[in-house]
Amino acid sequence: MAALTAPLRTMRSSDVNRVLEFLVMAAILTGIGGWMVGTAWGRALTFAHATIGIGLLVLAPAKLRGSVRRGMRRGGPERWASVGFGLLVVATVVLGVVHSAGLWFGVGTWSALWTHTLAAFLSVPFFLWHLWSRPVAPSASVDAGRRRLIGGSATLVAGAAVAGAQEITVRVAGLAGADRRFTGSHEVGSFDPAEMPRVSWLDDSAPTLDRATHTVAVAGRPTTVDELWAETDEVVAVLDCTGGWWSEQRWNAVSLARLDDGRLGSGRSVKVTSATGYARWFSVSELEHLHLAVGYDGEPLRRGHGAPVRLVAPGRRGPWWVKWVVSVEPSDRPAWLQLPFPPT
Ligand code: HEM
Ligand SMILES: Nc1nc2c(c(=O)[nH]1)N[C@H]1C(S)=C(S)[C@@H](COP(=O)(O)O)O[C@H]1N2
Ligand SMILES: [Mo]
Repeated sequence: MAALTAPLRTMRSSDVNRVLEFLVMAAILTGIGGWMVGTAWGRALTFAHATIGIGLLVLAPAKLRGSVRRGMRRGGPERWASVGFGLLVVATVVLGVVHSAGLWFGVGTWSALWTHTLAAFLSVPFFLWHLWSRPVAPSASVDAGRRRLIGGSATLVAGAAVAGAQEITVRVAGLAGADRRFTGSHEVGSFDPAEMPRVSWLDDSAPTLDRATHTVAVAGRPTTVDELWAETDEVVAVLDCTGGWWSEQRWNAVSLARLDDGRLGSGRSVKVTSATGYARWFSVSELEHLHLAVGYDGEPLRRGHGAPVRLVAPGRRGPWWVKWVVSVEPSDRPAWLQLPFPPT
């Protein structure tokens, strides 16, 4: 332990700053990465993210000892920007740990994890300003590089140790965090649709669509809800919201491959659009693994869950599960050319 903490205690404040900057950048990249890869690589990325995030905590005392004291003397608006940045990062880390341990899930839409992510994104402009206002001296010596490498490695090892100790503590104490999925999400209302949360992005409010008259345009062909019901199979799949919960249901759903009359794959991607305008683009090779769901456990979907028709995209995170689907169309836009989550 002493061998580990020695390089942390002897780090100079400029080294601490460089390592902190690296950690913040790596935390944001691994956080977003975890969302983007869906189920592949999930656990390793999640643990890397925890290691990096908790590494910030490990270095916090050194940061407080060094730059903060000096920075506070500097005064002016710069000081308050630094304080704001620091508080956002602290809030991000605290909300992350509180979510992971299952100590507190937040209030409604403002789940601990979603607020965590928001605070992280809000810190990005401060971070860029921080980098810009304190450029790394180009003359940084080989020696400084070596010190930073050792200090950074020690920080990560300590971060991994604390993250591992947290996992053990959570299990021993029987906290809710013990049985979260490898994405970090907690289970809610599996096989009990009434208990499954309803989540929409920002201002996307649930429209009321008439089940009897609603149609989904599948490559231009209007398809009624009854026609879809007639083709459904039971698809057991996990909806894993980036807000930090997951729920497994028996969906009554029909695959896009089955609905395809040969035209769906004619573009560079397939666009699935909601009545609200919310849309996601998928690769044409995925049609077999994407489903239009009209119910769960044999009952129709609830309005908040996307009635009368929603997408079920096993292995993909929540934002891909488009609700209130009105059309499924071939698109000229490649699937990679979209934001990782919809801004609308
Ligand atoms: C400044 C940036 C960030 C920092 C410092 C940070 C830090 C942390 C920390 C300390 C945890 C708790 C880990 C644990 O106790 O096991 C955590 C959890 C988590 N963070 Fe972040 N995070 C950042 C940004 C993000 C972003 C941008 C996302 C998503 C886009 C994200 C997604 C997650 C997820 C999904 C968890 C839950 C993981 C789990 O339960 O094991 N984070 N984060
Ligand atoms: N049209 C539309 N579809 C949407 C969303 C949305 O805001 N609008 N939110 C997505 C997100 S982030 C999640 S987690 C799931 C939530 O599905 P649920 O409300 O049925 O739990 O729907 C997805 N589909
Ligand atoms: Mo979500």
